[in-house]
Amino acid sequence: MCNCAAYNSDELYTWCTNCGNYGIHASIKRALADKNIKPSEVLLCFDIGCHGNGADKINAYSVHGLHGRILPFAAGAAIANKAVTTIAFGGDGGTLSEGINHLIHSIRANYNFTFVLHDNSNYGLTTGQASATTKQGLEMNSSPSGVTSDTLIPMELVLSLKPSFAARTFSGNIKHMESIFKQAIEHEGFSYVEVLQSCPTYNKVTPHEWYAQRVYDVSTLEDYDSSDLELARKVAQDVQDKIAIGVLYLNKDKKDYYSRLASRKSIKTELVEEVKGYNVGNIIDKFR
Ligand SMILES: Cc1ncc(C[n+]2csc(CCOP(=O)(O)OP(=O)(O)O)c2C)c(N)n1
Repeated sequence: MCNCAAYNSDELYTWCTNCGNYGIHASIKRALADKNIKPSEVLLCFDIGCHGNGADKINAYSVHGLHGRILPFAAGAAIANKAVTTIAFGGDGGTLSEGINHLIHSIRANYNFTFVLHDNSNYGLTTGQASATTKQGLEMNSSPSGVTSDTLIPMELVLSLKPSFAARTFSGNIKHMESIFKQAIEHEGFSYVEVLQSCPTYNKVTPHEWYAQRVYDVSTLEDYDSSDLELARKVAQDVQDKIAIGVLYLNKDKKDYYSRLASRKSIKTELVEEVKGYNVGNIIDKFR
């Protein structure tokens, strides 16, 4: 039996007061504990950023990667050991600019892990630089005369790539996040979870209250069908007035990357076990 406390770490949080990351961490812990996954059975992969500074704040196996590059790391880990639940975390900065190629190819490949996008609409750790999701025209520390580029709606991009699982949630609703994270973990394939995250320090235009007044779960819509890609694309567009959250799109028929590999058919061992038969010491020595 596992409970949330098993995931508590002795490290102190360093995030700003009211940062949306607190709720995201609480919800991830609750989702894992509720699914009875032990800390020794999970790998948490963190990108660089404010969210990434949570890497040592949850007691589990964790990796703190390079900025924008956590997705390929998580993909490799998930392929190497399918027995471990792999979850990756990235900010809108690193994910939607430096590492946007990795998001595109993770969706195409349909690697079997969960990806949580912390979308606080700015590069938080580098003190309020504009990101791809910062609203056009806003004056940010890196663009004092206002952001000139068009604003990206990440869900539109994701849905254009025909993902197998695409959900949106909100950092102010622990129960909702927990439920979405659980469904994402259960899904076999790449689970894209976009968290609309408040950033009280650098994003004053869409605070917690702003989101709270606008979000609605698609399951409350009459006849919403999460297997209908066109419907998902339609509801995903509005990120200003009525913002759709919940599982927007789900395709259970799409096979995950590993299941598509003809060379791995009927092989029962994990790659992490197979590699033990090889002596890689000489290769490692070259880098010493
Ligand atoms: C390759 C590289 N480029 C830039 C940086 C500097 N850097 C560190 S954190 C950060 C901001 C991260 O923003 P985001 O990904 O949105 O995450 P948040 O801090 O908002 O959680 C940047 C640009 C870096 N560490 N490595």
